[in-house]
Amino acid sequence: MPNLSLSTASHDRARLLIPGGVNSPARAFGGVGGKPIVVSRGEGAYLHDVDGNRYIDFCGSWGPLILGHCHPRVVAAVEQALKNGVTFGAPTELESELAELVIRAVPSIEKVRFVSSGTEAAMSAIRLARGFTGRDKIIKFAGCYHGHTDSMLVQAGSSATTLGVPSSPGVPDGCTRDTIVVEFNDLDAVQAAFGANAAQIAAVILEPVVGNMGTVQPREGFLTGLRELTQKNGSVLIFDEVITGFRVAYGGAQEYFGIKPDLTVLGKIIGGGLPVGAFGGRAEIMDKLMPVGPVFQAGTLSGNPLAMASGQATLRELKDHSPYDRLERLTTRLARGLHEAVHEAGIPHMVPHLASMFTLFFNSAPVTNYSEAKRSNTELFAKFFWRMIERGVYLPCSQYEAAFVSAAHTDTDIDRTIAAARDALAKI
Ligand code: KE4
Repeated sequence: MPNLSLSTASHDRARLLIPGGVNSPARAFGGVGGKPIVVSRGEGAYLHDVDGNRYIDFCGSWGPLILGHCHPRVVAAVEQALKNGVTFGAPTELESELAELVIRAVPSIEKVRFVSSGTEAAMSAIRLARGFTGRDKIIKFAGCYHGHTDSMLVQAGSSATTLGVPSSPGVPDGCTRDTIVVEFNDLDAVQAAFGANAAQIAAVILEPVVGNMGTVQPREGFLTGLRELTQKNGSVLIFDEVITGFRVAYGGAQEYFGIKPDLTVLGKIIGGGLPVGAFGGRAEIMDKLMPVGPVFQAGTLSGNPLAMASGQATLRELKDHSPYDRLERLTTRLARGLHEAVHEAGIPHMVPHLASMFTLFFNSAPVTNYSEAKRSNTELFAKFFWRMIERGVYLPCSQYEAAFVSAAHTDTDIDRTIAAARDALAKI
């Protein structure tokens, strides 16, 4: 085991100051046990901890860092913006520039509004859909995570599942009374929900490729079916592309699968690692937002200049030097290598992957929904996680999260990771 003494001391101090010593439970290592590793800096595909250990990073801050840590173009853009001031509470050109990049990239977005997190973006999109339709009910899918807004904390994925509170205390029944939860990939259940709540459903929200149960792909026809059902019933289809936006393709999952939702939620990559969320879609819906329309939504640091600069540099780099084919190749090679390593160890597993997202499920059957995901062997995942830490590989600290390959990863990193997995699994 690497020397983690300074990490431990740092975390012990943090726990006296911050609940669990973390500002987000996803980082608490609740799904793998032990104490979180305290990071000192990131560099390309690598994380460095306060003890001086270096890890190949496949968490990538949970998705924003498709270019890796400290990409020169991003650093330069933020440094430049910093010299002009960090926030004004007034419009800047930077917001329109990033808005233009997003609108040109994402097929369904005609207008967009920036906020400061994916949670804020999802919450605002849901309010907008309710305001636009005059309806209250929302269909979400078990295991999908749309941030921690009250109405979405029902069978939520990500750290809500990792820490066993998919439906959190503190959320009044009234906040979730209009939230209908069905299994991902179950179109019949969605059809039945529409049948039972005809003309009351404001929206259907989903991660078009789920990252928050681990990587779970839509079945053939599922997305098309949702598009048809929402169209037929006058409901808003919301793709939560906080993870998949600019990740599975430059135009997100909606470009990859050729399905146009009515609203899209974005975050992570569009901020290049700085705090940004966004929601966008058809102009007739977006113009219901204040100050044009009556639906209220606001934010002190929405469209923050530094975050806009970081997001622009990231999207421009993705556009100018498209990494997607290379990311697909590296990720496919890694997934195949992990599969071979776990197969050789005689352990049941699945390694779904799409573009640069992947998950090693210690599960004997393909994972197509939340019930199946929860049958994964999380104890074995935890053991594997720490054995990979010992070998210099930093995976997301939960079985219920997607892992990410960045443009900074090399073939050597992939080879090293596969070798580390083979070694970690020997006599696990
Ligand atoms: P944030 O509020 O954390 O920026 O975004 C919420 C969110 C919304 N939608 C999707 C699909 C998301 O994946 C997220 C946040 N993702 C998790 C990890 N999968 C964030 C990690 C954390 O909570 O620390």
